Amino acid sequence: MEKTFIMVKPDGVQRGLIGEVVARFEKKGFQLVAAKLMSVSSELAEQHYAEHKEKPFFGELVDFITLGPVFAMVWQGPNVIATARQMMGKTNPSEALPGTIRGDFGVNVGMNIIHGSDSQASAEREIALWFDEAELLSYEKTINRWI
Ligand code: IDP
Repeated sequence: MEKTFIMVKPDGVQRGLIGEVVARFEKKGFQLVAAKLMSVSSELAEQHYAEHKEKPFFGELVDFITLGPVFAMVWQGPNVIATARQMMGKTNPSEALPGTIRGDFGVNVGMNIIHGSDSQASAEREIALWFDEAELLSYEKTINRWI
């Protein structure tokens, strides 16, 4: 079953949007397999955003994600990686459609509330970076046969 890494960024945590984000994924029909509220070290932030190392905003990105706790999650379900990206909306909240998380709650590209893996390869890399294998739970939900 496909899995993706989703994180409520420090602005989302501060604004009380953890529940809102979790509720959207639950109501959609995806299954939560791991979650934790955690502080992010500079080392972890730099590894997470390694693909942006050469970008002019890399320093800002690392500073921002280490500012306060984040809520890190792994969600599972059919086509969850691409569907989560649709639910998040475009990177820049001013271009994100209403009905998406960034479209409904974000204003600023730096503070855009949520991160979600953008491909199978990044989902695998990010899940392994943020979670130990033992933190990923495997359990049955009887409702899944109706989804
Ligand atoms: P994504 O989060 O939608 O996958 P990416 O292009 O991977 O977008 O960028 C990672 C994060 O970097 C974005 O979520 C955003 O917070 C930040 N970011 C992207 N472009 C800019 C920019 O031009 N200025 C400042 N921050 C940016």
